[in-house]
Amino acid sequence: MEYMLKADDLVGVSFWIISVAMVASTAFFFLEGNSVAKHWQTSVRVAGLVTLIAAVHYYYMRAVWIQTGENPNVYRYIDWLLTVPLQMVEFYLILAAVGAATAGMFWRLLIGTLVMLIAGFLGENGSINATVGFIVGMAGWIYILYEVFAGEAAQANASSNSKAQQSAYNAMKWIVSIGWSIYPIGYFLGYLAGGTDENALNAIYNLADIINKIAFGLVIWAAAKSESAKA
Ligand SMILES: *C/C=C(C)/C=C/C=C(C)/C=C/C1=C(C)CCCC1(C)C
Repeated sequence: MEYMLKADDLVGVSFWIISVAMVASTAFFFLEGNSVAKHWQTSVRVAGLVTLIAAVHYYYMRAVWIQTGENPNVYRYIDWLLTVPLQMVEFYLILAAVGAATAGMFWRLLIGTLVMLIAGFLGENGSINATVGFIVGMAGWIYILYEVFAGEAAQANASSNSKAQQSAYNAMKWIVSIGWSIYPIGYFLGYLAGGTDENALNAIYNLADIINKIAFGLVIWAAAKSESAKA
């Protein structure tokens, strides 16, 4: 059976492990969504939706990688186009849980996301120059970072009086900055560091997804749990 996972295909193994980890995380977040305080339930369940959408895409990406040896970047970007906006919804929700969210914050985060991902996709599939895609994508990301670190969302967070909400927000802020920085590194090594390296690209994107989807959800879950225990 030539379509089986081979022991020396480390990127294929990482696709496999992450597929299963996403399924397990989904079960965890959905079940835990029932045991936190009411105003945190949606946030924890949305974390489960993010890992559920990723799980479906990882099964397809894994199949493309193992059976064709090709870079599954169409599935990858469809996944990101669905899950990254949902994570921006999470920022909105954890601020809304303490009554500090505005619609403007959400729209700005969404616009930054779309600019970042559309530029990245066009750069990866060769529709535009890879360097141009990278630069425009970086600009979208920097716009998101501005909103989260210094914009209206940051101010709303600073004026909140919920410790659990602030700790979740701060942890999410570091995920969006440090955790997300792994993606442009993957793009850079995959396309800009001389030739195209699909092994490096996928290994790095896979690692980044574990941190930015599963750990991101766990941070929200931990805040929800700590505040629910007190109530
Ligand atoms: C669950 C998936 C997530 C959190 C994906 C995040 C993706 C990025 C932060 C991608 C960023 C990129 C740039 C900042 C530059 C251009 C290339 C990208 C799209 C890889």
